[in-house]
Amino acid sequence: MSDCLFCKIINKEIPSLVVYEDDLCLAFRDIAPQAPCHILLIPKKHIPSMAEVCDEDASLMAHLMTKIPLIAAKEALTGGFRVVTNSGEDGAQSVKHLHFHILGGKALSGQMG
Ligand code: DGP
Repeated sequence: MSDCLFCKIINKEIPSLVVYEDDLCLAFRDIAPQAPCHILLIPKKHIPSMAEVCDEDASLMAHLMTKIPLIAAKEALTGGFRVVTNSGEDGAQSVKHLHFHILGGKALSGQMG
């Protein structure tokens, strides 16, 4: 999608600090980190949010999930980490391209909402 911020990051039209990349996904550092380690993992396919994920995305979603432990290990998040995806207005999603926040590097609060 030409007007999508994260598609522009995928296409390298906007720079980012890439942590992991393959044919299907990209992981890069969040511009406004909420924890010492704050990475965004996104599919290269433009999917607006978790609400639009469908059956044909099943293997892509599995691919993304299996990259999370790999990224966590690379970032030495040995004490644990949190994975969050915000979806839609009530979910406080600001960028309309599916993304998973990977947060760690400190003991996070138990607050979830
Ligand atoms: P959300 O609120 O769940 O839609 O999260 C969007 C995240 O994207 C937010 O934590 C900040 C991050 N972000 C927004 N613009 C940029 C950018 O241009 N570069 C990077 N690296 N992160 C961005």
